[in-house]
Amino acid sequence: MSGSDRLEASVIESVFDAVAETAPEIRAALPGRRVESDRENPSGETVMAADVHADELLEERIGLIDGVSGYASEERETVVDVGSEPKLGSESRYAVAVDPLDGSSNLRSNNAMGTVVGVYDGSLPARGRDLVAAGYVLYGPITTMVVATADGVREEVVTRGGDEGVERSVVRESISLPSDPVVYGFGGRVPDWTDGFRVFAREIESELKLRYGGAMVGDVNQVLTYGGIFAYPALADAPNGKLRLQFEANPIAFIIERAGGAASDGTEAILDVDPEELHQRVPLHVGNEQLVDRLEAAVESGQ
Ligand code: P6P
Repeated sequence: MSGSDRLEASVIESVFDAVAETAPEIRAALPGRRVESDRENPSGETVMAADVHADELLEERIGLIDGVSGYASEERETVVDVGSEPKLGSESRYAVAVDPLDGSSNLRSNNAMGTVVGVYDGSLPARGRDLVAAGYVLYGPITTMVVATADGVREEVVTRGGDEGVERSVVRESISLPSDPVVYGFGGRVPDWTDGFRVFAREIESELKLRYGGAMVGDVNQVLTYGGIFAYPALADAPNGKLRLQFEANPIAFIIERAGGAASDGTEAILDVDPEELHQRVPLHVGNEQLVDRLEAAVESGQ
């Protein structure tokens, strides 16, 4: 293995160690942080105290990793320089983008939410093809972490261990999307969808079962587990949809493509979308490839 391959493997392992170690702390703090902070994030959304806490914990741990030069999160305007100077002899070349607590509005209703992470080779904003790893923590009935690398997709159960920190056990390896899709989940309101998406949605509603929980991580995990499609599409008043390319769409697209599925903005693969700015939004349609292909055809014909 070359020196740069060793560095990449080390950075990826360290990032997911940091995310796993942070997860029990984030989860334990949720009950006390169900309140809105006095901040708005760069996307103009209200930030919960739990978002701020998760972001601070993750930046603190990820910022210490040798080889990581930048930390970016949905909650911060710009990329934080955490190591442009080589540390301990390693070159700092990877940037880590995080959605610290995706779906934190679900705190009020005690529903699932998660942490999304993407490890990019290079500086941000970046194309999704520059990702070398991506994953998410799902704070559901149990805490799980999905990790996608060039080698494939695995799922771990993460529990607060004894004095040694966290315990991680791999429960699913080489995950691929089931070939017979079962579930769907679409964000936004029917009147706000484009004509093409509405036609597609009407077909899907008679074929699959609705699973929409209001947190992308939980809904995508349903698709990864049972097969199907998740979409937060373009809306009449938001032609770029709601989800952020760097922090949500790219990492999820990387995971689902590695699991044999597809991810599209409606006309091209999410991972091929050229970024213009750090917090840009993008319509996201992700799941079984044949469903994403049908969606693209419907959106194109219904322009
Ligand atoms: P809506 C959470 O706020 C989020 O960014 C995604 O996790 C989720 O898919 C979407 O917004 C939910 O949006 O409009 O259904 O509340």
